[in-house]
Formats: sequence, structure tokens, C-alpha cells
Amino acid sequence: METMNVQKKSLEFDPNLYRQDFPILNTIVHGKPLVYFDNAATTQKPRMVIEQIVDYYQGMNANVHRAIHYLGEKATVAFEEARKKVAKFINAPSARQIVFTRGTTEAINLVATAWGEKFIGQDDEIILTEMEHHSNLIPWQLLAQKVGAKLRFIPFTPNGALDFEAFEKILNNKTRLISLTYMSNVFGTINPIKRIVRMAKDRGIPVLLDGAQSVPHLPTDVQQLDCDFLAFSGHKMLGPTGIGVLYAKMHHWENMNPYQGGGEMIQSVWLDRATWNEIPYKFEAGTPNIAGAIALGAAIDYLSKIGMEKITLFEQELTTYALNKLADLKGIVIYGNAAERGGVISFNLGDVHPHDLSHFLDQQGIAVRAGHHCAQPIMRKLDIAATTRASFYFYNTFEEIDYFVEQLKEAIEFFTP
Ligand code: 7TS
Repeated sequence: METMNVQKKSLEFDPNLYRQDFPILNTIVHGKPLVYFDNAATTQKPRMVIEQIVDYYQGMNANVHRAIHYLGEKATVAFEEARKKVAKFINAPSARQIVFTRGTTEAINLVATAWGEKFIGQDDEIILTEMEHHSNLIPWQLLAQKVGAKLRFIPFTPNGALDFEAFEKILNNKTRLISLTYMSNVFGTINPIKRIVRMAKDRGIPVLLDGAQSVPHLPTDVQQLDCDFLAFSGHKMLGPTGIGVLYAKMHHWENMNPYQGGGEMIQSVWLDRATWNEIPYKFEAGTPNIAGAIALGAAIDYLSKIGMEKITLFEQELTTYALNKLADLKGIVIYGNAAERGGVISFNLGDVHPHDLSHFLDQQGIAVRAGHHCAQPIMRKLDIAATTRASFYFYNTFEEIDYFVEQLKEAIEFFTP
């Protein structure tokens, strides 16, 4: 059945207005125009972000917070401006609560080490979900092994949503932290964070949000969410790789041990001891990714100019359109069907291996991801080896989805004996 009820053109939003800002979107792949549907892995970068990196190295390269000279001053001001932009983007009360990291992975490792090793001990429990990316699982496994704590898991239901009945049962007076993804990078599920935070706060339990997939796609207000920690990556929101963010409530920053030792994070140093710099510098040992932070600031300017609400709405239209069209394909299984979801669609097509399918699609210019998506426990529970995943951003179009579905039909023909 063709789906006639889904509007093909968004009345509000024209992705073509933005596509011209992304030089890479003009790439020709195997003779076909690139269709980039691997945005959950990393997004493409607009010209102004790329130019910001060049401008930094051409016009202000110097180390930050130490040089008393023109370039040092310029770099420091730009770096600290970027911190303010991040704070404003997620409505953090203060820019001091923003620590730059290499990405979501390092941000979560920072919490597991600097906060976890101090506040989590023998027989304490950490609640995660069964749908976490490995980067919100392994740091807690390492911590649990080190301190003798126990990991508990909120299961997911067959439609890829969290099972709240089971959650109620594992919450108890040993729970010291709940750490979960805001949006699943496999199912696309947007988890009901406010409900989870409310349940946690009733019991005085801190909540860490893995915002790697949510911050790039949804408006984020850490004060409204009332989360204790929020981790996210610049490269999934138009910024460069190697830069990310950890936000935390001020009292957590004040109570945490240093994460790494080195330059910048100290105040006074003796041969046998040291005192720590003020927050946030206490948690930014060594020379930071200065160009990366400044370019992340440019990415935030770009997203803010469009408006995160508009981006969310448009991506929802795209996703609904894609889901409706995909549902017509013979032999398709889509993993994840939660009421609240973002633009990430994982699926399998009959017996075709996702690697074969993604290779076939690549020949047609379409970039999707095939594999376990760094979430092997999900694959184990679903009893599959892998999925193919298409993930969208605001520069994708309805026409690209039409082409993608056409090519999937070709693939079914091609792979059916
Ligand atoms: N958390 C989630 C939910 C993610 O999707 C990812 C990356 C990470 C954490 C880690 O982010 P990083 O920037 O520190 O690597 N997810 C994916 C993905 O789905 N495909 O490639 C990377």
C-alpha cells in the first residue's frame, strides 16, 4: 500500500536552503550523488565550521590560559566564548559547569573515574539500560570491577522502549546512579527522561544523560531536565571530531576528584603534592582541543540560527515519511517502534546481511551504517548479528528517502535468488 497521507514537502522547512553550506554533500559516489544517511555516526560540517578551524590556525593559534601575548589572548577569549556558547545552548546556569572533553566517551569516563571512584563503593548499584552504547556501559563495568559495585539494567520492550515496571523493581536504597541514553542510537527511541529524573530525585539518586544522539537533534535545557550530568559529542552536531562536553551540576564539580593530572589543572605544585586549579580548568588537564572547541561554537551558532525546535519537527516529518515508505517493503523488519522517536531507523531486509546491503547501497551513492552500532547487548537480546541503520539530519530530503526506498527495492530483487 502506498502511503498517500504523508506529506512529502515540509511546509515549514526547506533542507535545500542549508545543503549549499555543506560542500561534502556535492560528492559524487560511484557516479551517483551522495545520499548521506549515517548521521548518528557523525554529521557533515558546514563551511562556516570548516572555515573556523582554518581561521583559528591562520589567525590566532596560541596556547590558552598561559601566554601573555596578543595571540594567546585572542585564542583564550575565543576558547572561553565557545564555552559560553555551549552553556547557553543547553541552558546551563554557568559556563563554569562546561568541561571540554574529547567526546561523549571521555565525558562518561570522566564521571565514572572522578565521581564514581569517590562516591560508589562495595555493593552499591548503578542502573543503566539494556540499550546503551558501549561508551555508557564499559566505563561502568570498569568502575564496578574496581570498587565492587553492581550494575543493574532497565530492560527494553519489544518495541524498543524502556520497561518502567522492571525499572521500579530494580530501584532501591543501594542505587547510587542512573546513567542512560536520552536517545537510542539503534532504535531511535527518545527515552522519557523527565519521568526517570522525577523517580530518581524522589530517592535522591543522581542521573547522567548520554546526550550523544539527543543534543544534536532536540532542544536541550539541563535545568528543565534537572539531570546531574550530561555528556555529548561535537562531531554529531556539525562540529569537528575530538571535542565534546561534560556538563555537571556545580556541587558535583566541587566534590569530584581530578580526572587526569598535568598542566592547566593545577594551582601550586611541589615535588610531592599539588593543589588544583578552579573549576572547570581542574578537569581540563593539558593543552585542550582549542580549534575544536571554537569550531564547536561555530556549529552551535549554525544550529541556533536555524532553531532546534524546527530541526526536531522537520526530522520527525522525515522519519515518519521514511517509516511509512519502508513499511511497504517485502521482508523488512524495523527494530524500534516507540511512540517518541528520532531519525534513526535500524532494520533488516529478509536474509540479506547488513554488510552486503550497505555495500549494495554504497554502489548507489547511499551511506548507511551496518553492524552492531556499538551496542552488542541489544543485538544479543534481539538474537541478530547486525542491522542496517539509516540516520537523518536536517539537511536530508524527502527525495533522498524516495531514492533510498527505490534502491532497497532493487536490493530485494538483486539478493532474492
Ligand atoms: N553514546 C551514544 C548514544 C552514541 O550514539 C555514541 C556514538 C556515543 C555515545 C559515543 O560517542 P563518541 O563521540 O564519544 O564516540 N555513536 C555512534 C554510532 O551510533 N555510530 O558510530 C558512533
